[in-house]
Amino acid sequence: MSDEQHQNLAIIGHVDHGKSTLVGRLLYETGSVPEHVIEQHKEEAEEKGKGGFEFAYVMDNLAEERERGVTIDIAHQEFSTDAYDFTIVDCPGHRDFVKNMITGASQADNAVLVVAADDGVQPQTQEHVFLARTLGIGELIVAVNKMDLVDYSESDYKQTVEEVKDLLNQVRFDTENASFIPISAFEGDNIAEESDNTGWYDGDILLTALNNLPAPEPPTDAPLRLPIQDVYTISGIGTVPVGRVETGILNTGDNVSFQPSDVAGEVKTVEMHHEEVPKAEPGDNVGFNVRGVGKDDIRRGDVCGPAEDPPSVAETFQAQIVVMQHPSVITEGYTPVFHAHTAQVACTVESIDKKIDPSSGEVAEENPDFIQNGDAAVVTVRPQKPLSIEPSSEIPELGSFAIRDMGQTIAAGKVLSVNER
Ligand SMILES: Nc1nc2c(ncn2[C@@H]2O[C@H](COP(=O)(O)OP(=O)(O)OP(=O)(O)O)[C@@H](O)[C@H]2O)c(=O)[nH]1
Ligand SMILES: [Mg+2]
Repeated sequence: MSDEQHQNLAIIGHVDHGKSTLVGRLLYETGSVPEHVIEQHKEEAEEKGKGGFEFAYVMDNLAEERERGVTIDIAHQEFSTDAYDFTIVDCPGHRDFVKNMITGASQADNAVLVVAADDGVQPQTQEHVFLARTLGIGELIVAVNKMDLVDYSESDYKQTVEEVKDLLNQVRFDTENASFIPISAFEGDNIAEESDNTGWYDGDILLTALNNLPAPEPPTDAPLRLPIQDVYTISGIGTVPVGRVETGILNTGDNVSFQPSDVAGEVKTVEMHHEEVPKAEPGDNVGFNVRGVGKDDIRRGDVCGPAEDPPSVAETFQAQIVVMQHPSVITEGYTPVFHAHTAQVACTVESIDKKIDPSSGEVAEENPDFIQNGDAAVVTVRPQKPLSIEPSSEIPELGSFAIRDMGQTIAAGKVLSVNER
């Protein structure tokens, strides 16, 4: 990988509209997947009676995904343009797997919305656009796919573009932040080269549009936040917490604080890939040793930050959530498990403050008695054990969460404000 700027890109859209095929094509065109691998996938797809899925198989690695020809879990892949190293997050379109799409979208800076020209806007096109907006996606590139199936017709393209614009207006997504491109992921039109089949189109091809996306806010502006994944004892070194730097810089010699355990010390050594390094940056997975901090003083779910600007610990916090799948209704007093960074803490929904109209983003009801599937709401939440979490507007990396109960993801959300302990 080059030392270009990094960004996470979600690929969203209705089932079968060609998301995985598009990602496979992008990886192929940028040289990230060699031709012989596509050939192997082609043979396997044909054996399974899934001819045409050779590009999708680059992303769909699970046996069940290949048999059914659908994406189930989110998959990550890397490719580069001149400006960026992209991590692509390929989301499933099938409605049963929307919870996986939420996880994918909450990790993304920008997104490509894939809409098939022969099928137009469909339920999960709407749902994904709504979630992308709720979870704070910046720009949207709308890829009008399968242009080969409509004979590269300009009027079919324009009709799809109009449908998508209506949808974006409904959810108040600024259409200034959206661009539209006619493509065929399968045939390779307007992906890496201008297509001869769309002479009527004079906009950017997909790779150019990706290259021109705005840069994500540099995460180094925020103070150090390093959620702890595990704590080891290593002979000769002592206590070694490990985790991924989400924001800021970890330097040897820094005075750091672990919250909510509330212990502090000086960083003696930082190790990455079994080598000692002087500092670690966002995205780096590190192990480090802190003078005076014992193995039982800190734990998974703690967040490490500067001693002079320690991670926030919430007494309560206010959040915007979207309810995805709950068997009945959510009322005040509901106490599911919140998954935020590496922490899992039972939290009580203390009050349901507002219900938001998903189609306008405006307040639909103050203090509703309950919320249910499909609802977006502002809620006040009280963690049952100390939890370190940050407002999404200040440190987005530490400001989103999933809510799980009964073995499934019920809802996802972003922290609006934290009432500190
Ligand atoms: N003709 C044509 N077929 C396409 C194109 N892109 C994708 N397909 C076909 O559409 C089908 C579904 O493609 P996928 O890439 O698996 O779709 P997906 O959006 O990833 O589907 P899910 O992940 O299950 O939501 C496959 O048979 C592809 O070959 C295209 O540009 N033209
Ligand atoms: Mg897919």
